[in-house]
Amino acid sequence: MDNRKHIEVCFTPGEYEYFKDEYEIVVVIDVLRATSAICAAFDNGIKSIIPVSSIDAAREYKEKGYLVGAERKGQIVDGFDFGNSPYSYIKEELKGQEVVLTTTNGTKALNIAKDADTVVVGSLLNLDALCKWLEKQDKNILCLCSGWQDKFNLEDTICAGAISEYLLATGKFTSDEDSSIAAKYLYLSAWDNYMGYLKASSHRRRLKNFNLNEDIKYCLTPNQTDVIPILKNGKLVKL
Ligand code: 3SL
Repeated sequence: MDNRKHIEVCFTPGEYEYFKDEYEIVVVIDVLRATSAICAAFDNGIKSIIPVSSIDAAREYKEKGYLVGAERKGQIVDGFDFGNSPYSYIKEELKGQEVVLTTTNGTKALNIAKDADTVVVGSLLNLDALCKWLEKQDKNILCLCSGWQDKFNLEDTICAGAISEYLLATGKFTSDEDSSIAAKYLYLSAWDNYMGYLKASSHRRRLKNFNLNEDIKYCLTPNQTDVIPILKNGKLVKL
């Protein structure tokens, strides 16, 4: 009997309905930049993050006095405290705070996955720590890529491929889906030069046009933290 658990990859939130309910753990990935910013925030000692999907929901929190980050199409939304740059979350004044966050794709993916048994946040920043933790869980795992407006993107897929490659190499996991196989192969061609590999990628170009090169470099630098943010009662907290 094959006792191995599954590790699979869903390329976009729009395809999640075809995967949901089969996986106990969902890893939500938005390398550029939402889940990287979230990992940076917890590494910096933030207490919790409430991910919301809409600007209206974010505004309601803002009116109640919460600190709120809001990003749409790569830019800070007028009237909010900050956007989605990891550097906005590496600040002394945010230590111990609770913040609300809405982003174009990342918080949408988190909310789509919220009914899974366990939802954790993945990025290149916490890659090794996350892989080691996932290996110990003995659960079926789905990497949910946030993509860009329900379209495929390279950077999330490569990160999902890195997680798949690690878990498959343990011999405790297997995978069936072509999306998972493709993610693994993309990772294997990118792992030694993420910056170069992603040079032509759509979102890297989009962020570069907003002069966000430092954010890109930060988000593509693996293993800067051991934190694993986890969704509990609608809030992200440190595992
Ligand atoms: O889509 C998202 O959630 C964001 O990460 C996009 S951006 O990097 O802030 O443009």
